[in-house]
Amino acid sequence: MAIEQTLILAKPDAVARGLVGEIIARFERRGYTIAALKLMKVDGNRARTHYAEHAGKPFFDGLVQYITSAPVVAMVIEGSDAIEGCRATIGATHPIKAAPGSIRGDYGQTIGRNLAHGSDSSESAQREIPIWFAPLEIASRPHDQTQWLVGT
Ligand code: D4T
Repeated sequence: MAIEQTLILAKPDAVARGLVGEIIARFERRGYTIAALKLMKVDGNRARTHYAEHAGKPFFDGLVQYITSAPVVAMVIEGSDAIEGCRATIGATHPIKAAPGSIRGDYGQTIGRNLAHGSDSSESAQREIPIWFAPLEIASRPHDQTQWLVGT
């Protein structure tokens, strides 16, 4: 068990559909905390940097167009094994394969509008968080789980 930070995006479809509160609530109810949070427009540079691993793939241009089309809510979520836990909370990339109870499994239909992003590894989180947040925008809090969890 390690306290981790992960980058989460509520993508344009989630913001447009009024699902930001629902998405944040799912992370909070699971016990993770918000270390940073902002609503923002995304320019092409930031979008291409964030999705650099997909450059050249057939869906890349559409992905950049989509993420820059309307505001997103970017956040840093923190907690025990938060990277894997938040990915599970979000669900599989394609919403029809995402488990019911996950964000994509409950609210998504298509891979091109899959509501949320979560860093997929420690390396990804370390690369992605500085793309979206300056150090002073991130406010980590103590995670003394013994205050509210039994049997950790
Ligand atoms: P993100 O990065 O948005 O959290 O999604 P995943 O980590 O679950 O999935 P990914 O990196 O493989 O894909 C990034 C992003 O591209 C869209 N996409 C993906 C798409 O439109 N068509 C595709 O065929 C794939 C593979 C969806 C998520």
